[in-house]
Amino acid sequence: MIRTACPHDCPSACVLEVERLSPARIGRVRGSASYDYTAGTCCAKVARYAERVHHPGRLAQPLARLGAKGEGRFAPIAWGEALDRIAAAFRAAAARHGPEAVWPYHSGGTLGVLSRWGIDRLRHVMGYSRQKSTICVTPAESGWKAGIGAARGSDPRRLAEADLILMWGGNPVATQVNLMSHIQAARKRRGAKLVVIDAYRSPSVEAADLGLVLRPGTDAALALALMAAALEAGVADRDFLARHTDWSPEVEAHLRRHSIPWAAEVTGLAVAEIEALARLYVGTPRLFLRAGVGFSRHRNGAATMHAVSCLAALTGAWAREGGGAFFYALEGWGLDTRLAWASDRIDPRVRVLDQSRIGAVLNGEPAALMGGPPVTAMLIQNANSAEVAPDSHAVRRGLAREDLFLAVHEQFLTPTAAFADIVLPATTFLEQDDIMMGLGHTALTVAPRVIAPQAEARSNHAVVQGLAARLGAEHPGFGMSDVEILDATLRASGHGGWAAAVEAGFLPVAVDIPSGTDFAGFPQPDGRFRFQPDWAALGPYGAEMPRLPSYWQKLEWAGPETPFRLITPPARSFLNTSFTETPGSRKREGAPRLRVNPRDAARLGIADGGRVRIGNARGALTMAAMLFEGVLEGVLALEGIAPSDAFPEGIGVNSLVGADPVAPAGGVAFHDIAVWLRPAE
Ligand SMILES: Nc1nc2c(c(=O)[nH]1)N[C@H]1C(S)=C(S)[C@@H](COP(=O)(O)OP(=O)(O)OC[C@H]3O[C@@H](n4cnc5c(=O)[nH]c(N)nc54)[C@H](O)[C@@H]3O)O[C@H]1N2
Ligand SMILES: Nc1nc2c(c(=O)[nH]1)N[C@H]1C(S)=C(S)[C@@H](COP(=O)(O)OP(=O)(O)OC[C@H]3O[C@@H](n4cnc5c(=O)[nH]c(N)nc54)[C@H](O)[C@@H]3O)O[C@H]1N2
Ligand code: SF4
Ligand SMILES: [Mo]
Repeated sequence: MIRTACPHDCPSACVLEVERLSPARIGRVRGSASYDYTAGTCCAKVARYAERVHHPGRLAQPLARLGAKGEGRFAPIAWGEALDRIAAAFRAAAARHGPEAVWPYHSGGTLGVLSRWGIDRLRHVMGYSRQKSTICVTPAESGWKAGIGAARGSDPRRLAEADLILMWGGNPVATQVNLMSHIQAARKRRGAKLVVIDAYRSPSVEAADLGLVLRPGTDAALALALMAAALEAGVADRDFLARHTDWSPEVEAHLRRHSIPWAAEVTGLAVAEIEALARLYVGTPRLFLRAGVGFSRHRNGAATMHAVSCLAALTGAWAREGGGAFFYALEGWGLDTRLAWASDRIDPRVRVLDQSRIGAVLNGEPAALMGGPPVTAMLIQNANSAEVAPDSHAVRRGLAREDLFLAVHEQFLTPTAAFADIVLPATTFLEQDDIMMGLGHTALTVAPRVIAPQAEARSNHAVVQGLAARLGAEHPGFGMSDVEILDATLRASGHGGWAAAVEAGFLPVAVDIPSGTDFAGFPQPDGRFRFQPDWAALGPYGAEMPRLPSYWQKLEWAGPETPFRLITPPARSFLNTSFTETPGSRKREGAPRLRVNPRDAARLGIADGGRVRIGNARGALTMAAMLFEGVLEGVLALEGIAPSDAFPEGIGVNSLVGADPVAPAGGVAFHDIAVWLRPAE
C-alpha cells in the first residue's frame, strides 16, 4: 500500500492508501487511518478508483481536430507538435489583440496546489487574462465573510463535543463522508442531535434526528424566526453580543419582528417543525453550525449564508465547548505561492474574467470582457465547462466559435474536450506529485505519485513547462520538476520539505478560529461579528443587498410561465462531472430522474417513471419522473451532474441555469431555477 491523497473537488481531501499491483497498475484504494480527520474512511467512488485510472476511455495521446467543433472527430499527433501548435496559436492571438486575448482556464477537477493553479504561472508571466474563480464557493464565501470576516471557522473536529449539530444546506452523506463519521461519533458518545436542513429529502436529511425540507432559497426566513425565538426565550448571550459583535437595539428590534408562522408561510415548513427546531436551538448552548454550500447557490445565497451564520453568534456558541461554526477553510494555509503560481508576477492592470461567465465571455458580451479584447485562444485544464457552467447553450456557442483556438488538457474526451482544436492527455493524481488543501478540515494532505503515467499522459505541470519553453516565458518554476517546486514551496512556507511531508502524510497547518474557552474574537478588523455587513465592500454587486440579516426575495421566481422551482443537488456516485465516465458510478446513478411531488404529478397527469419535459427561456430537457414525497409541491430536484448524453437533447441541466452573477461578488445560482413541467408527448 502506498499513501497518497485525493485531489478531487471535495473538502475532505482524504489521506488514501493505494494498493500498487505493478509499477503501472493499482488495485484497492481505502481511506488512511493515519490522519484522524480521514479516519480510515473514503467514499465508494474513490475506493473504486482502479476503474477510473485504468478506464479504456482514458485519453492516451494528443489529438488534433478533424471534424467540426464539438463533433469529437480527432487524429493522433505527437506531443511536440501539439505543444508547438498551441504555442503558435497563443502567439498569434497575442499579436493580433494583445496578450489578454489568451485566457488560460482552470477549475476544480484537481485541487492540487501545483496541478490546479500551476497554469497561473504561464498566465501571469505572459500577461494573459486572469480568472476569477467563482463557480463553487463564492456566494457562500461572501456571505460567511460578511459576518465572520474570513473564510475560516472552528476546527470541525470540535463538533465531537457539541450537543447540537446544525447541518445547514449540505449533504455530507453524499458529499463528505468523513464529516458524517465525526458526526456519528458525537451522536454516539454524547447523544448529540443532528439537524439537517435541505430543499429535498437528501440522504443526510434521512440520517438526521430532525430533518427539515423547505422551499429553495427561503432559509433566511427560518434562521430569522429561530433568532426571534431565542430573543423571546432570553437565551441570546448578551455578554458575547456586547463584547464580540456589532449588536444594536436596531438589530434586536429587526430580528424580533420575524415570527414562526411567518417563516412557515415563506419556507413551506409546518409551524410544528419550526417549533421543534426552535426548541433545540433555544435549549442547546453547545451548538456547532456546519454550513454546507448548497443553500448559497441562489441569487440571495450570500445574504442567506450571512443570516444563517448569525445563529451561532446570537447565542454565543463560538465561546462554548464544542460550539462554533464552519463551512470551508479557504484561507489561512500560509502557503508561499510565488514559485508554484508566479503570484509575484501578477499585474493588477490585466483584466480578471469571471470563470462562471465563460458563456458571456466567449460570446463577446462587452461587460463580461470588461471592455477588453475578445478571447481568441484558451487552454483549459481540470474543467468541463460545456457541462458544469451555467447557460450551457451559450457556453457551447462560445466554445464552437470558428475564430477561437481551444486546447483542452483532460483525462477523458469530455463534451468540453470535444470542442477542442488540440486535446492533450492528462495524468491522474496517481501518476503525479502534489499537495492538497483540506478545505473541510485543517491539514494539507500529501499526494506523491503511486504509478507511472498511463500511455502518453502528462501532468498539468509538464504542459505548462512545455508551453513556457516554446513561448519564451521566464520564471524559476518553469525549469524545476514538480517535486522540486513542492519542496521549495513547503520550505518557503515554513512547513518542512517534500520528503518529510510524504513521510507524515498530512501537515496540520491551517489556522482555524479558536472557539470554546480559546475564543478571542472574530477575524474582522475590529474583532467583531457583523450583524450589519458592509456588502458594498464585499463585491461589485453588493450595493443592492439588505443591510440587516434578511430573507432577501431575490430569486428566480416561479411565475405563470414557469411555476416550478428546480434544484440540482450532487449525486452520490458522481463528483460534479467526474466519475460520470466510470461504469460503477453510472450503474449506481442510472438514468436521470426528476423528483416530483406526487400531488403535482397527479395534477399534471405524470406517472412514476413517465417521461417529462422541463424548460424555461434558456432551454428544455426530457427525462423520467420519479414521484417523491421528499420535495414540497412546486419544487423539483434533479441530482447530478448527469452527463449530457443521458438526455435526448444532448445537453444537461445547466442549459436551464442562468449565468447572472450572485451578489455581492459573483457565483452561480445552480439551485435557483424557475421551470415549467409537462408530461413528454
Ligand atoms: N447543475 C449544477 N452544476 C454545477 C454544480 C451543481 O451542484 N449543480 N456544482 C458546481 C460546482 S460546486 C463546481 S466546483 C463545478 C465543478 O466543475 P469542474 O471543476 O469543471 O468539474 P469536475 O467534474 O470536478 O472536473 C472537471 C474535469 O477535470 C478533469 N481532471 C481531473 N484531474 C485533472 C488533472 O490533474 N489534470 C487535468 N488536465 N484534468 C483533470 C476531470 O477529468 C474532469 O473532466 O461544477 C458546478 N456545476
Ligand atoms: N458525491 C459528490 N460529492 C461531492 C460533489 C458531488 O458532485 N458529488 N461535489 C463536490 C463539490 S465541488 C462541492 S462544492 C461540495 C458541495 O457540497 P455541499 O456543501 O453538500 O453542497 P451542495 O452539493 O451544493 O448542496 C448540498 C445540498 O444543498 C441543498 N440545497 C439546495 N438548495 C437549497 C436551499 O435553498 N436550502 C437548503 N437548506 N438546502 C438547499 C441541495 O439539495 C443539496 O442536498 O461537494 C463536493 N462533494
Ligand atoms: S472524493 Fe472526497 S470523500 Fe472521496 S476520497 Fe476524495 S476527498 Fe475523500
Ligand atoms: Mo464545488
